[in-house]
Amino acid sequence: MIQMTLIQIDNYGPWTVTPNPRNESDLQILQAELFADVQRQIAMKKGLVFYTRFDNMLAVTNGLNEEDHMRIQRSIRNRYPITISMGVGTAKTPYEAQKIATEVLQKNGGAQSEDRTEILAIDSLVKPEDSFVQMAHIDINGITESLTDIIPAFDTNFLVNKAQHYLMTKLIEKGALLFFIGGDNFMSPCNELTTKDLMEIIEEIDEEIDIPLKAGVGRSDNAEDAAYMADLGLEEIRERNNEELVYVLEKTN
Ligand SMILES: Nc1nc2c(ncn2[C@@H]2O[C@H](COP(=O)(O)OP(=O)(O)OP(=O)(O)O)[C@@H](O)[C@H]2O)c(=O)[nH]1
Ligand SMILES: [Mg+2]
Repeated sequence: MIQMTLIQIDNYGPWTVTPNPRNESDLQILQAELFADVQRQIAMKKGLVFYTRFDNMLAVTNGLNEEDHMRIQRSIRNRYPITISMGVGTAKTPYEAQKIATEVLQKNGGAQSEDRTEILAIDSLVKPEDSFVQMAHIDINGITESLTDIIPAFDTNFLVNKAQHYLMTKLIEKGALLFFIGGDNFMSPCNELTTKDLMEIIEEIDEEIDIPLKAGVGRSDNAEDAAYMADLGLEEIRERNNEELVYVLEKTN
């Protein structure tokens, strides 16, 4: 079972324009700092946050309990001009877990409700013995030589985005999520996705849009170790000169 937390800034839309629109650069700084801050606190417990929309972030939070979530909310309230609400859900697939996390928060009021402040809505928490996270770290082959050092930066960025869109479209059908994590890298929480499914997705994308991908897959009882095993998987693929495009590693305690 995977546990996911939706982190949502309370009443952010209205706040950004009250009493007058705030400078965009200041909003960008607030959002980047909030992401780094929440990431640091969730990472202390081996969770992993994806910045998603910045005003809404999704995190894999296996190992974090109610108190852990509350402490983050309190710390943000004490130091920022905004507060955050959270919804927590668990399921067999990441898609289902974030759906439950969203629904349980939505029941407590809207994102732009003046009455909703610092809600912590927990549908369920994963028990230690049921905790399982599978992460795929997906990466474009040879982006530096084929794109970064050749074509304009914006065009490379556009192609990375295109790869992301294709990956998301195919992964969501299997209950898996996909987040851009920088450079030419994507991270997919993907409990229940088989190696065969992932291989097929990578092959299809190469055929459809000519972007060659590889993926390290990691498994553990928490997000941090699963992502780390996925990174090691990618290194294995590189060492074998991309002969296999998917490599799976399991963390045994
Ligand atoms: N977030 C994140 N970014 C990375 C990571 N590794 C590399 N990057 C970024 O992605 C860029 C591309 O790196 P690589 O994927 O190693 O380079 P490549 O040219 O595609 O080479 P191969 O992937 O080995 O075929 C780097 O310049 C970094 O900016 C990582 O583990 N995480
Ligand atoms: Mg690469």
